[in-house]
Amino acid sequence: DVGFKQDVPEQQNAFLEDPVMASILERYLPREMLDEISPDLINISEWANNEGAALLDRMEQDQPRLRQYDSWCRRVDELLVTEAWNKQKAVAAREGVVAIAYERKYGQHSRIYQMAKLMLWSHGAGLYQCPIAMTDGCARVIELLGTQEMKDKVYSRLTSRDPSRFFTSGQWMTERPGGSDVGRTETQAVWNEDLKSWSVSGFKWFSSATDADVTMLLARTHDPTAPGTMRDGSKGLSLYLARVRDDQGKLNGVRIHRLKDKVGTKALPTAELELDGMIAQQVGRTHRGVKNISAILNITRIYCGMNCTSSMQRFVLMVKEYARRREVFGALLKDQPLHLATLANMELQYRATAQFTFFCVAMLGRIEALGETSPEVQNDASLLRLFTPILKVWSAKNAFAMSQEAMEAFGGQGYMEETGIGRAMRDVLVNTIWEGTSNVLSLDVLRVMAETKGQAMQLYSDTVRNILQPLQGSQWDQSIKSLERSLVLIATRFTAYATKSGLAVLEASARGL
Ligand code: MFK
Ligand code: FAD
Repeated sequence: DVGFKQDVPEQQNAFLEDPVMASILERYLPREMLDEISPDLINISEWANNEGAALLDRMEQDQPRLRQYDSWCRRVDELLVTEAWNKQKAVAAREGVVAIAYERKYGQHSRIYQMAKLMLWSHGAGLYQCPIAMTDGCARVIELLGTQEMKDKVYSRLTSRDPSRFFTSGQWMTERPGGSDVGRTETQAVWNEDLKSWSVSGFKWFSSATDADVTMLLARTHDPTAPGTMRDGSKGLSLYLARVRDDQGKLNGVRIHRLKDKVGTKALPTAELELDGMIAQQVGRTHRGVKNISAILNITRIYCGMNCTSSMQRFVLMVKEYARRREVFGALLKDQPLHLATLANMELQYRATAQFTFFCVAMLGRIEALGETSPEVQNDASLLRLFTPILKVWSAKNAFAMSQEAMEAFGGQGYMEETGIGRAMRDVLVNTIWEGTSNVLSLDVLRVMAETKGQAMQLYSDTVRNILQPLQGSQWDQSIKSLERSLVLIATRFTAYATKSGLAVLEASARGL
């Protein structure tokens, strides 16, 4: 036991150690409210560093498995998840990570509180954020479009703080012919008069959180008056809500074909599912499935932004902590100018992303608290519609790039699984793909621009300056540059397309033709 031993970096309380989050919360929240919620934010960070960290390790070591047959060759499709995964569900309920947003105890500020807590909770919840994001989105759709029965039987459980009642939801859109292009959906829904329900059959190619209690799914609707008659494309799709399992745990017309062998997100049970007579209820108007599910997409895309911000927060805290302890060429890393410049750049990226994320969250909170049709939130509604895909694309690209920088900042140790950066890198990477790829979301931005005849873009650049108003001096300049790069990124993605095809095609594409 001889020779040099590196001083081990400590896991810090992300709320207490991060001045960025504190300043954002001070800016958005009334003082009294911040004082009231601060102990909760400190506690959840402590939990993440202790029990959460232990649960994460177990979730990674003991990954989900599928037991398809019992020993008598009967098909059982039993999804086996670790106790740690189930514990995360109980903690999510107890901590109210969904409930806070819907109880609206703090009115429009409730979303900010919820997202700040989620960001800190994420450090110990890992991939359990995924079912929570979809659960939140499902609650929002039911709040907006659900029947009273859905509100009583499902919404009340999605937003419950009682672990024994809490439900999570899936979001089943992607099929083998199309994930971006859901208009190619093969799954069909036929009205069953006896059951007074829809019977859904087809194949869902990606189902994350296959242990969910309920799911929202898209299917092509048979005309009940003329079975066999359906509309093509996305205009033939409706949105459905279904229990995944009944109270005894029996699957509702679902066969689990296979668990996905993924690059990352290993703790998350993502499966391929065959649906055969799944009993479901329609949500919202027939043939408005894509529009109706977009309320989920717009929530989960903000979650992606929050998740990326949270990863960046952890990377920044980790590299700064290591720089205070690691000595090279006669000085601590923190005193080596070039390393300091690297850390400063990471910090700026994080600050800009955090400001952008919470700006979107604040708008979401206002829209939800005041009501979508309230004249006071009309500007917020159009800005948020534009900002959400930009936030999603930009934060995902930035967070993955930062994971590489964070890995390098630990030198060879960064490449070791023990630091956790490799796992974080693999996990954060998925944000570029799920809930819409960069190109698809770039086209979504284009659609909004065309629909608003470019006014949305002007609103965007004006607003970017306001978002960063509290930053001073060089931080301000560099953060502005950093945010402007988000536009460049989006712009370069469709410039080639635009120059080639001309404005007429852009407009046609924006109208969905
Ligand atoms: C930590 C975070 C964890 C997050 C959990 C992740 C778990 C993983 C879950 C998944 O990945 S679920 C699958 C996610 N899939 C996608 O995100 C699909 C990506 N593709 C798109 O977003 C396409 O743009 C889209 C499917 C919407 C295109 O569909 P279509 O068939 O071309 O429909 P169209 O005609 O473009 O849009 C239909 C209507 O919806 C239009 O309204 P109108 O009919 O009134 O004109 C659109 O304006 C509207 N719409 C589309 N996107 C919208 C929207 N409205 C509001 N917000 C949006 N985002
Ligand atoms: P494609 O749509 O085939 O995309 C291939 C490429 O084409 C991409 O680069 C894309 O950007 C590009 N592209 C597509 N359309 C255009 C266009 N018009 N112009 C230019 N480029 C374009 N889905 C669910 O429904 N539920 C889930 O729970 C779920 N969980 C997932 C979990 C994980 C870990 C992963 C990786 C995916 C999950 N997905 C889920 C699926 C995910 O949403 C889709 O993979 C994603 O939307 C992309 O669809 P696709 O795979 O069909 O790719």
